[in-house]
Amino acid sequence: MRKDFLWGGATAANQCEGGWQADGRGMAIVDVLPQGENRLPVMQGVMDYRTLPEGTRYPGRDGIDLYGHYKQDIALFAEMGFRCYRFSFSWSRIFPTGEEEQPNEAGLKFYEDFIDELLRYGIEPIVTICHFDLPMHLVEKYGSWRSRAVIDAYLRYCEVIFRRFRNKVRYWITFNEINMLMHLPFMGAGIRFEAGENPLAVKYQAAHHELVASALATKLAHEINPECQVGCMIAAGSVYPYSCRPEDVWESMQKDREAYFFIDVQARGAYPNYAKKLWEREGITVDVTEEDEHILKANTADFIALSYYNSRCVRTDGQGEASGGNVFASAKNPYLTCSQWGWPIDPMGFRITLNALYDRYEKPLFVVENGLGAVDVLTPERTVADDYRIDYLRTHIQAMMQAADEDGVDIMGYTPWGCIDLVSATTGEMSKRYGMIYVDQDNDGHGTGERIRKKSFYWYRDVIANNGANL
Ligand code: BGP
Repeated sequence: MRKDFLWGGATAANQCEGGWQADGRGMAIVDVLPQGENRLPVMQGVMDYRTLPEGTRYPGRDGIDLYGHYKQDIALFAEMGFRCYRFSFSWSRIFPTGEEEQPNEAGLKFYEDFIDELLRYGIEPIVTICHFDLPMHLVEKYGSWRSRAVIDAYLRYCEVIFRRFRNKVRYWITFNEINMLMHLPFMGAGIRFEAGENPLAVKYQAAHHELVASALATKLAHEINPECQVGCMIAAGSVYPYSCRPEDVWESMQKDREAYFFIDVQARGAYPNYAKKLWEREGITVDVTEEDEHILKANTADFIALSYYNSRCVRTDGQGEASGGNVFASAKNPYLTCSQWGWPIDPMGFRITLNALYDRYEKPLFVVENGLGAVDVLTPERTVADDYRIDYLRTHIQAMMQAADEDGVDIMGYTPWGCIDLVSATTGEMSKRYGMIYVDQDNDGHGTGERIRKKSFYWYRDVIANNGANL
């Protein structure tokens, strides 16, 4: 890999920070995502969180208390040799309602100390501005991103952080997995549907507002610091046709476009024709002004960040089993095995996905999430022999290196997801662990919170030390 390749790890405030009421932080989406069977309907925006039964637990509120442990955790990242660390800011820590005239200084100070701690170890901060995160006040008052007013709130927040961290943060990502809005609209973007609404129309309007906000944030970041780079981000994973039946091939193309739609705008600067035709067919009118079009055109992303967990597969004959996989409905691919949560494992699909994205956009790619969620068992020696995780990461890193070395894909860095165990986004469980660092905490939040190095910790430390030459 290139010498300046950014090896590191990734987390997000909503799943690990905790400290949900500390230092004036306001309520955010994650604070109302329940544990248990109601989680999915709430994330999908079809169940109102206000109707949840009393006594419901909200695991994101406490996370793994990164808020209280960050110095210790960053020291462990440094011990692994991280060259970068991707994390997110909690918007409501900085603007508790999203509409204050002045930011919450205590929140800003927290991130300043956090970033200084990273820089002390020479770890490059990669900041996601909004990772499934929005002050609940904006959700309640405006119906979240369905309103243009939220663009202004987002930009006020961006301006404050771009100025404050002008000399400290060089890489920003505007929205985590922006296409998640189509699949889990409440978790992804605070969208809850009202009776009688056309969900697709609401989602595309909200998407448009996020896309304009992303373009304007890119412009602002460049004005404040011409040296910084701003990325967009997609939950990626190529969609395979189950067979060479033309209908399957066509369907796989349609499914790929559901995700490409966002990056087509963010990387190329305009809505693709297939999207306009889809809106026409569905009778959807998206309010896109001429000025919006100019903004999108003039402010495209510098790099394309992506998460990759698995490929997807579609068949149109109505036969066969379905498979899980990061909330994207998919047919079961008989050539792949699956994780304990039913997510397919497909390293070659990673190479395919990286090539597809690079062919399409010709912009540098940054792999900011990849990993295996698995049940870990702490041994009496107080470690975790997570060879399954090492296998997953090894084969995926190999595929990524092939994409770079053999195919010429320009890849800036690799930050495996949940480098320290944290709360799962889709299930709310702690037991779905991704980390190289074990956190002694169970699904109910019980445990000492102790951090313990897994076998993968030492393995990944060597991978970084050898710049990937020794897998
Ligand atoms: C991505 C999200 C992350 C993360 C990851 C793993 O979609 O960006 O926030 O959670 O998926 O998903 P899960 O936690 O559901 O296993």
